[in-house]
Amino acid sequence: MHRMPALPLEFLVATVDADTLPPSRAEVAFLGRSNVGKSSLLNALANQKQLARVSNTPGRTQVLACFSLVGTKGTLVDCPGYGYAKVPKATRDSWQPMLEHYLTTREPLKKILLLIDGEIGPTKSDQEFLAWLRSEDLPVAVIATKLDRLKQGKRVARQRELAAGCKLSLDEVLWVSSTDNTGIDALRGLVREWLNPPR
Ligand SMILES: Nc1nc2c(ncn2[C@@H]2O[C@H](COP(=O)(O)OP(=O)(O)OP(=O)(O)O)[C@@H](O)[C@H]2O)c(=O)[nH]1
Ligand SMILES: [Mg+2]
Repeated sequence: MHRMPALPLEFLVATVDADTLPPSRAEVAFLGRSNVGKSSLLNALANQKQLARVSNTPGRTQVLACFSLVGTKGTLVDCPGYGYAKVPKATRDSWQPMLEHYLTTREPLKKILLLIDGEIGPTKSDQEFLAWLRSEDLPVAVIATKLDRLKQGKRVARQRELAAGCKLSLDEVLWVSSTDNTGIDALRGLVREWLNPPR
């Protein structure tokens, strides 16, 4: 079987201010509820353990963490999670405007990957965020995470349920597992395509 090599990602900068992100030709953002597996997915794409910080404490990523895809002029951004982060409410409330500013003003942004927990989602906050992204006409793709946690016999039903909850068809949701690497090759290929837009 054809295998996509790991994405050579290098950490560039972490910032709370989208206006200070480095220049980029094309960017893909990783967005989703706290604990959904954004940082784990970045690490799986890069086949590195510690590139992006993973934690059992929701709210680990509190900044926009920007990585370059070496050999291209493209970048990936790990966003802070929305939802139930165990951080002071004041800090949490400052994220939403920060995220919205980033998502609506970042010129090179080509694709927003909205990650949804495959075991439990979409939650109400996922649906609200997705509706907002659509209302802003932003380029969103839905990724369902933690496929390894679903029992084989229940997968198709869960996959249908999640897609319907996002108002998408079954084949419009890409399912991944950062634990056993399901879907990771496919997503590597897509990320390369998104970061190499035709001129
Ligand atoms: N079983 C399983 N667990 C996963 C998977 N991806 C992530 N996890 C676990 O989910 C937890 C949260 O993962 P993170 O990657 O830190 O999640 P995050 O979305 O970056 O979270 P924040 O930074 O808080 O927004 C960790 O305990 C991970 O080990 C997966 O594919 N399968
Ligand atoms: Mg994170």
